[in-house]
Amino acid sequence: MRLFVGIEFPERIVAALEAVQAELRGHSQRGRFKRRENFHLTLKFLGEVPAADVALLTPPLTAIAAAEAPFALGLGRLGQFGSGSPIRTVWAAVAGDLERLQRLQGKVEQALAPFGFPAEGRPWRPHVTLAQDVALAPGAPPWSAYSVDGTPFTVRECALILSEERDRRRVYTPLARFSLKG
Ligand code: 2AM
Repeated sequence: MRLFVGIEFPERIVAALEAVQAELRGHSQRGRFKRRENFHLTLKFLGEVPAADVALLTPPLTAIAAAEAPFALGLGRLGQFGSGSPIRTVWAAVAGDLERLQRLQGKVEQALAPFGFPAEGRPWRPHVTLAQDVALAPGAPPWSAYSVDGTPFTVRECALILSEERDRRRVYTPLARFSLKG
């Protein structure tokens, strides 16, 4: 099973992401635009995990979440990964209590390393993917010109999420949610 640990968004944030994604689409010739139900913030991508191992992952994730208090995050400016054309990934950054977010991510990374998911060598760059393989239209504005609703929301849980290809569509299904209770 292809799995990752991530943060899901309340409807208001999904709507804000959808709005800025629509702006991006208006300035693009083509691209693969993520469906609204697939917007999320990845804390740790696990890749292929044997189904039998899933039960091993939930206790450490439950414990980490239980020790962290809810915190505020909002959406930040747009940005990109890749400097070529088409652009590999266009994303929205996250803003708010990034220290707490980084700490949660670091703990998830540390706790899962013994299960065969080594920590990434490079720094984690929190982002919400809006679209991939984006060819911008001539005259498209700089990222700073896009309007992103940065009203914060409270992160109260993270989730272990299954990623599947169904009917040639990527479908994400939360398998377990872990409450921040600290
Ligand atoms: P992305 O948003 O930048 O595409 C599920 O695939 C999630 O895990 C996505 O949010 C994806 O990031 C992230 N991820 C991180 N590393 C990945 C990898 N090597 N392959 C696929 N997804 C990865």
